[in-house]
Amino acid sequence: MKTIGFCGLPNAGKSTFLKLLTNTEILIANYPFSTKSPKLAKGYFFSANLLKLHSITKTNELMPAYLNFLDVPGLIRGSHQGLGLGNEFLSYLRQADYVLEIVRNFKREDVSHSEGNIDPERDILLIEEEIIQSERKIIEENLLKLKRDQSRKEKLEILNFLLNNLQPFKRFPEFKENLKDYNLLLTKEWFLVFNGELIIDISKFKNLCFKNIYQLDFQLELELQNNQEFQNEFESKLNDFLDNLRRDLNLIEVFTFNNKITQSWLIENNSLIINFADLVHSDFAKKFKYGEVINLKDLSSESSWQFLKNKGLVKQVGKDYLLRDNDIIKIII
Ligand SMILES: Nc1nc2c(ncn2[C@@H]2O[C@H](COP(=O)(O)OP(=O)(O)OP(=O)(O)O)[C@@H](O)[C@H]2O)c(=O)[nH]1
Ligand SMILES: [Mg+2]
Repeated sequence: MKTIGFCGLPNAGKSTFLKLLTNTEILIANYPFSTKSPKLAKGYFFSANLLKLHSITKTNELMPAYLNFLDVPGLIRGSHQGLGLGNEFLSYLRQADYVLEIVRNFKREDVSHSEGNIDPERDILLIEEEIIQSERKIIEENLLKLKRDQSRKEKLEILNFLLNNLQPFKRFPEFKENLKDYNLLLTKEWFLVFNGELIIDISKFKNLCFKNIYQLDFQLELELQNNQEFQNEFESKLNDFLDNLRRDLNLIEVFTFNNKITQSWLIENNSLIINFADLVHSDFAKKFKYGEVINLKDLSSESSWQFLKNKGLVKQVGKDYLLRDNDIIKIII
C-alpha cells in the first residue's frame, strides 16, 4: 500500500494529523521537535459507500481499505545543513511515495513558531528552499559519482537538467522512474494542507506544484472525534478530505463481501480485475477463472449474490475487465 509522508515545520500539526487519521498513540506537544523519529500508521477509509454497502450486507465484520501515513520530525530553516533534526527528517520523508505538506494556519499563544509568527505563505516558501538545497546536494554528489561511469549517460543528463532547473514550486515527476534509486523529493507528487481556522485565500497557491490543496482544522476534527457535544455544533470535514485525497491519488474504491465480512479496497484507477485479484492474493490471480461484478449503484436492499444473479444484475467478466469505482467483486478460481 502507498505511503503518504508529512512535511512541515515544527508545531504545524503533523502528529495531530497522524492521530486524527490513524488513531495511533503519539506524542502531540506545544514545543518544537516533539517528534524525534518517524512513525508509520494505517489510516482507515470508512467511506460513505462502504457504510452503505455494510448496511445492506449486515456482516459481523467490516474491514475498510487503508493508506499508510508517515509522521516525521519538523523541518526548519537550515535543515539541509543538518540544523534541528534536518537531515534525518529529509531521509525519512524520502521513503514515502507521496508528500503531504502541512502548513500551520492557526494562532495559539502557547504553541511557538520557529519563525516567530504565523505566515503560511512564508512557511511554504521556506520549505521549498530547504527542499531544493537538500536535493541539490544529492544531485551534485551523484553527478560526481556518475561522471566516472560513462554507461550512465542518460542519468547524467537528467541530473544535470535537474540541477539547472531547480527552483521553488517546480517538480519533476516525469523523471521518477529514471531516478528511482535516489528517491528524490522533487520527483514525488506533492499535496498541500492548511491546518487551522484562520481565513486564507488559497487560490494563489493553486497552479504551483501541488496536485491539490486542502483546508482542515485538525484540532477541531480531533475534538469532534472525541466529544459528542461538538458533533451537534460542527460538521466534520474529515471524510470529505479523505475521499478527495484518494481521488487525487488516482485510486478507486472497490468492495468484496461474503457472509462474514464486508471489505473495501483501494486500487489504482484503470486497473483490471486481474490486478485486483493479485492485490487480494497472488493465488487468486494465478488461479483466476472469471469474475462476477455488480456496481454499488445497482444494489438495492438485497445482498444475496444468487438473487442478484437471477435478476441478471451480476456481470460475468474476464481477466481484462476494467474496474470502475464502487464495483463489488467476486473472483471465481
Ligand atoms: N489551535 C490549534 N492547535 C493545533 C492544531 N493542530 C495542532 N495544534 C497544536 O499544536 C501543537 C503542535 O502539534 P503537533 O501535532 O505536535 O505538531 P508537529 O507538527 O507534529 O510538531 P513537531 O513534532 O515538533 O514537528 C500541539 O499543542 C497541538 O495541540 C490546530 O488545528 N489548531
Ligand atoms: Mg510531531
